[in-house]
Amino acid sequence: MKKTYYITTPIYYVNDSPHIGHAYTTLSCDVLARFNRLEGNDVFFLTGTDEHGQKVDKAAKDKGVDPQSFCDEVSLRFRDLAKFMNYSNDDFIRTTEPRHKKACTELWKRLEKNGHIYLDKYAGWYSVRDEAFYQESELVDGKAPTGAPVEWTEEESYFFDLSKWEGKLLEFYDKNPDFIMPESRRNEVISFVKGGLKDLSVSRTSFKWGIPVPGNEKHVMYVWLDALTNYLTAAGFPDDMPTFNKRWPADLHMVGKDILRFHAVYWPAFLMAADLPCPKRVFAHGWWTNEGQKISKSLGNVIDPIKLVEEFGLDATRYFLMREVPFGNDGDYSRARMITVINSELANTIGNLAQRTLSMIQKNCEGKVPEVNLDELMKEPRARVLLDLAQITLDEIYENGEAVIDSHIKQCRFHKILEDILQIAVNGNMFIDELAPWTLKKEGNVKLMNEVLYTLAETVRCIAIMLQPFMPASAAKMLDQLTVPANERSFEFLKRKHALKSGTALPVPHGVFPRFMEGEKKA
Ligand code: ME8
Repeated sequence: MKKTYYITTPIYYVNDSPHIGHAYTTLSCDVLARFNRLEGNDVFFLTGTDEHGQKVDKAAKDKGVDPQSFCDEVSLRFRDLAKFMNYSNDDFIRTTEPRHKKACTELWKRLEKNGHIYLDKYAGWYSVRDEAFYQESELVDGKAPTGAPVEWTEEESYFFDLSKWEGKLLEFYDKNPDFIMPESRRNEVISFVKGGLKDLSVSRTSFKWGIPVPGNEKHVMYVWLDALTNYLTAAGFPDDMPTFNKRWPADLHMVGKDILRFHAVYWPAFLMAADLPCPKRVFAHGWWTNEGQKISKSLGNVIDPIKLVEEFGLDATRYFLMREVPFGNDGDYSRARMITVINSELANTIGNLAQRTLSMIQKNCEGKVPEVNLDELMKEPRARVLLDLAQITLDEIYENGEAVIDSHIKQCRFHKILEDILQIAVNGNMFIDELAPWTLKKEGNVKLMNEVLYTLAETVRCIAIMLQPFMPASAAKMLDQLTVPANERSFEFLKRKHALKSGTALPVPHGVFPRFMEGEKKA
């Protein structure tokens, strides 16, 4: 049965241009969205920009432009990046859109009506960079724990009664052990909540760039209350409740570890207080550094995803980002590693297997899928081992809904999935070397040659289908070369009954994964 699958990225601040960190988070969601579509699920994949608040207001002022035109310009860069990176998002939300103002106003009214909001005065520390309030006890050497500067703030403010939600939140984490992933992050959140929660200031009066508080326009809503609500807005809240009820709760909010607290503590508390269901899962991934150093504007080492793609190619970049670091852990970008991964895994292993197989078929089988009897072939132990390897990997990763959810995909073990796919290609190459199909024809053993080449071509088909979420364009090229019709590329078609048909004419092959040579550009 078709399941709905609603996945979100954080909405990114428009105070600055997109960088590798933003590209990484959205890429992981794109992979999951594509996975789910290939499984036949009804996917809604959302990304967007976070445009209100003091940080964006200040960035616009520093540039000498009004905040709206500033947001328009920077938000467009995020949208362009989404196209450039071949993300398959179904919507792009901007918090300055009227639909979002409506949703925030409605959520505020519900919180107020349920008695969870009261007016008081805030006196404490605020970090504009983090858009977060900090307690005196949290400061480290007079700065936020993130290293961001803080300023003393005193102003009239509405508060959300977060302190009352401690028990309910702990109960919620207990009943939903998979709500926060990975496990280590879940433990961090639980001990934070156990440490006690203070009521949260949810409005500001010292600037205007935000959504007005209904009934008291002197206040604008706290940017995090505004931002988190985007997930409801895009699902149809409050105007299109039938769609909203179909999509909500979200299956997954993907976030970086820096913003886990907002998603795993504040957000479920707001939702419970408004009588709305909580999302099913929040996954907090790790942080990228550049050649061992923290990425920061002041260090001038920000990695521009566009430059990376221009140099290494889009799909190679996508592959590297998902392959290099166990998802959830911090990762270091190293140019040398990038080149090694591209050359050894993509060019020499997967690319080589496809190219060798297809050129041998072109040369020795009149460019047609070799003639075999598949049932008989499956009795051939060596061929069977290779074809089964693809099947076992598929069973583990893709087959029957639950298994998928329970295994790598649920844990977002992207690197592991790619490792498994790579292993099939490694075995495929060993199979070629061992059986040396180029000598079989000379020896007059055409039947075995056909069987070997068929087995390899079918293995390439399975690999290409599985690679689609990670490298959509390259996988499509591989499948085009096997003339697999566009409507026969979903995971359903991995099954053996959909294997390649002998006699199908194949086009002249061309390499899909070139070796990276220093100095060449590959946009
Ligand atoms: O926090 N490595 O927006 P933001 C990995 N507007 N990921 C990184 C990264 C790095 N070095 N740097 C950034 C906000 N990210 C809020 C979110 S959601 C309702 C509001 C990614 O522009 C990572 O996903 O600061 C992180 O959580 C996000 O960018 C922060 O983006």
